[in-house]
Amino acid sequence: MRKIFGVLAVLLFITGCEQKTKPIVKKDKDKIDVASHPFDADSAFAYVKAQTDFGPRTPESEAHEACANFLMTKLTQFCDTAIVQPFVAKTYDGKRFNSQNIIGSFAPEKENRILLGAHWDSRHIADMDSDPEKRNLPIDGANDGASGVGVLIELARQLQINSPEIGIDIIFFDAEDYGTPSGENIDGDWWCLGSQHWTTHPHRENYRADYGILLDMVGATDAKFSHEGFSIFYASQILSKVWGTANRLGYGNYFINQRANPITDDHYYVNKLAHIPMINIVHQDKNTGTGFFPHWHTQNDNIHIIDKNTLQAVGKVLLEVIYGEQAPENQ
Ligand code: AHN
Ligand code: ZN
Repeated sequence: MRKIFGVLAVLLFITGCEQKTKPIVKKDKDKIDVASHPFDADSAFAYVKAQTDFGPRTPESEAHEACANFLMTKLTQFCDTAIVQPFVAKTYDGKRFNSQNIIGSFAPEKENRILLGAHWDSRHIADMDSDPEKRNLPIDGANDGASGVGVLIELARQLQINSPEIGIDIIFFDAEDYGTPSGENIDGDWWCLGSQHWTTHPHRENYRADYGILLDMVGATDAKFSHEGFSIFYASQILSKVWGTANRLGYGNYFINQRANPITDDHYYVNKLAHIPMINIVHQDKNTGTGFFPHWHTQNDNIHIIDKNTLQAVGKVLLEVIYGEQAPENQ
């Protein structure tokens, strides 16, 4: 008798386990199936490291050129179309740099689209470094630049495996981070030269997207993404959608429901000049003095400060938002 009970108990246990691991099918838009949209943070991390391994990607450097080829190869591999948009960046110090925005698209024929962006250049100086000797050297920009690009390449890889209903454009802006050194005031818009070019010269005539999401500094440990000021002003609905999704997925520790200062970043020009509502998922910190993550614009912004858990949180939230969008004819 004991033996029979034992066998029964084991059987019940096994069938119980099976039921628990059965995939949950997504039935309606509000129910989120956490298991269905994988994002591989190891892969995203490898894409971040591939960029920093080239060295600082400052304008017209060898590392910059090599990285452009790498990014173009990846977007060509994963997207339906990929193009380079060349332009000349005119900088605060009177230089002229040959620069490139790099753009990959999924289903370019679809009208309903989301624009995803990040900058791929890294800063030419470490003007926030505590060591004056290091301040004139360029930085790896593992978090400031490479993290957003790494997340978006992994995202592209996933979107090729599992097509979303809407079209997607991924744009890697060049020459974002060649702004004036801290403490210098030179009249003009010297940050975000790639997005300023693209918004005034879109890669396709009459280009439109329903909305945009910019990633900047999305790889540090315990990153906090607050409601950045221009995102609230120009795209509050998108902000609510993304932060709401993050909270439902259990990433409320990264995506904080708190207001933060506006930042002149690529999304500002996309909002202001292209009139596409775009939010910025950006690591802001009131307590660091710079307003950003602790190693911002220092030599310590290198691969060692990149945390896969943060890449995972951002990647999962983006995938969930993207797969949650339906083309209007299917709604
Ligand atoms: C300003 O500090 C005005 N904008 C910061 C934009 C930026 C620099 N994002 C990354 N690096
Ligand atoms: Zn920067």
